[in-house]
Amino acid sequence: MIAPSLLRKFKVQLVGSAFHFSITRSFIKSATMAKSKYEYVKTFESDDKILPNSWIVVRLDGKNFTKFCETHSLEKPNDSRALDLMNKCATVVMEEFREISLAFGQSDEYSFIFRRDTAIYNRRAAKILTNVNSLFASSFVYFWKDYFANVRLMYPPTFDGRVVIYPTDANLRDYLSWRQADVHVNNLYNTAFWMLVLRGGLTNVQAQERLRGSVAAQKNEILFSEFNINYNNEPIMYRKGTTLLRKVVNAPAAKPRHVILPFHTDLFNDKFWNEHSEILGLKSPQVYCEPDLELKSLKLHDNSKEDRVNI
Ligand SMILES: Nc1nc2c(ncn2[C@@H]2O[C@H](COP(=O)(O)OP(=O)(O)OP(=O)(O)O)[C@@H](O)[C@H]2O)c(=O)[nH]1
Ligand SMILES: [Mg+2]
Repeated sequence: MIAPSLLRKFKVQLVGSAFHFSITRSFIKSATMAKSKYEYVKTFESDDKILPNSWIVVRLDGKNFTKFCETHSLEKPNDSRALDLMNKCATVVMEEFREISLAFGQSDEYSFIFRRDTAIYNRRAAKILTNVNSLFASSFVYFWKDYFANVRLMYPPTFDGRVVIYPTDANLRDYLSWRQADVHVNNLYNTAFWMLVLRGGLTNVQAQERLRGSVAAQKNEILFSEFNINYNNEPIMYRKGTTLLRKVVNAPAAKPRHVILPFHTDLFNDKFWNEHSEILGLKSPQVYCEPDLELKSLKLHDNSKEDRVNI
């Protein structure tokens, strides 16, 4: 004779397996239905594959950073902490996406240049853009405290992003020259403007009036004659933006290291492109030997393939 407790257990098992069977059946049924009936919705997705053999530029720009910088009381017109943080975020992006050969940043924007032969994400524009943008934005928040130790981040910052395709090397060079010309025009204007306001005692409207229609030489003259500022002696990062490049450095008594190095140099002329011919030539990073490159300014980690530069 079977004990009542054993009978109950047997019943529960039977009910349990019937339940499992019915769940499995309905799962298989809905999965089959999804394939046959619903899968067509995928065809609504647009194909955003980028033209082969063309330079892919991803440009990010802070949304309403005029307000963001006011809210966080950033120094005017340049706050080196903010620029250093932007450079840090761009370095993180370059460490993650090895097919970016150059990045250029100024103010609240950064451009990332992917090798023209990259096959990353099968060259799907949205996939590239969204990954770069979200890593940059999350890094901005993640590393904020390292650059603004005593400033509370008041709200989450937003960056817009776009992908632009340049078919020729000349187009790419012109793009970067355009962004660097923007640094020069804006920074000279902003330096003169904020000197007139902060040290000259003008209101914003008066400073605007004073600078309306002025050419570069006149702004230089205002800075020199009224504030004893030689614009050419302003920090080079403010005047030329930051260009990040991949390089190999030979550390004393250690293996050569792959690093991401910041440069503040003219992108307009051939000199830059000859000195860093690996970019357009699609070569691997070149050894960088510069007498004033202080190796101790690099964070060299023994186990990492690519080291981060302390910028
Ligand atoms: N005080 C200060 N402001 C900065 C600094 N860097 C960028 N900004 C501000 O960020 C703005 C960037 O310009 P835009 O991108 O054209 O302006 P935006 O307000 O971000 O507007 P959208 O990009 O169109 O959303 C500048 O006008 C400055 O107000 C900085 O180092 N210090
Ligand atoms: Mg902006």
